[in-house]
Amino acid sequence: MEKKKINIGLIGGGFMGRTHSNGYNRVPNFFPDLAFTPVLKAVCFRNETKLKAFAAQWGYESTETDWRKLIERDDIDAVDICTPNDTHAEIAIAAAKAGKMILCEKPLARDLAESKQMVDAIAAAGVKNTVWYNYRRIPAVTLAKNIVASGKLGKIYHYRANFLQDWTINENLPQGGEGLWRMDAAVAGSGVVGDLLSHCIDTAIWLNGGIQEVSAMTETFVKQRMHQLTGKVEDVHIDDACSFFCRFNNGSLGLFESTRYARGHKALYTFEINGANASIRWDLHDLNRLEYFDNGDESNLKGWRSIHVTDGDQPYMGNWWVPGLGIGYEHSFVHQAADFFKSLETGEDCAPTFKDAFETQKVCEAVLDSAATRSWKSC
Ligand code: SOE
Repeated sequence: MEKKKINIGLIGGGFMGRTHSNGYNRVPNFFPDLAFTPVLKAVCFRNETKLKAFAAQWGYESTETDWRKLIERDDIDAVDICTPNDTHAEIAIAAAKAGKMILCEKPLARDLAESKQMVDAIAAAGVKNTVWYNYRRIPAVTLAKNIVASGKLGKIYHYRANFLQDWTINENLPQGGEGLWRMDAAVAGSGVVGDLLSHCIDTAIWLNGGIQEVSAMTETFVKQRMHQLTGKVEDVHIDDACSFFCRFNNGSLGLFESTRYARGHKALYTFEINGANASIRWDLHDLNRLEYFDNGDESNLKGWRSIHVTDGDQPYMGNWWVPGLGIGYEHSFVHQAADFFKSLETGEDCAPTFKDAFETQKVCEAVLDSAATRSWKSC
């Protein structure tokens, strides 16, 4: 059967531009049954020398240096936004008005107000959309979702998540500009809250339902840094670390921590859920495994099992190698791209949509507000 082609226009050629491009490239190889297939039609960013090299490396047919031109092109069906956070809203709103499908890197935007405009623009245009909260599509995390949905955990009491890094423990690290825009609040919107906790919140809402209220604290350990673009020492406005408590709609309690100052941890995303009957936990540094404790097990055999999520009947794994052989971080993007094309076939949403990501953004905003006002905030 001849596949229907979806012409992709990718904007931004950084780390996320590479993960998404790899995702599109792998889909036809590993998800051959899909009716739709991506065509890497154009890639867009300003540095022309790097642009040509990026296009050649990842297989894009053409290039643009102005995103507006890319959006105007009739041969682009879907716009993929991989730029820094301060441009997500403007690009997404223009792309929606042009009737393009939109795939947007997380977080949806810098703040709730921008996110709202994006959600409204998408709703008015009625275009297909998704936000790349990729960790949902690590097979062990999807299996966690299936276990929770099956009710095996029983009533849920606790949800705990961490996202720990250490790459900013250096007073001489500048803020802003290429490679360091995550350090500049004007571009990123926030620090670890938007960058890292947004992942934890997205997964938490997906697994355990909505969050009612939060109590948070944040800290900026290094108060001033040289700005790469101005060359001047300027105040730092991002949160370097954040911890918060919360109450979920289902009555369970949540505890979240994220920092870029946890020496020894590079990208330690972990979560644990404790239910009346069973518990599960997951760790990004050992991403093919899901730990599971079932209180219903025979008493002398009771203990945490470590499930190696690589069998063909476990989520997504039937599309990869043979049982026992693991996959990695990059596969979560392949899965999201595949699910997006599948959603074109089924007519269903490819979650998280802009609307879903807006719920995550609401919690992020409440967390920042709670920390600033030293009070509980509802979401
Ligand atoms: C930051 O270092 C970062 O790259 C985030 O921006 C990603 O979303 C996260 O998945 C890994 O860490």
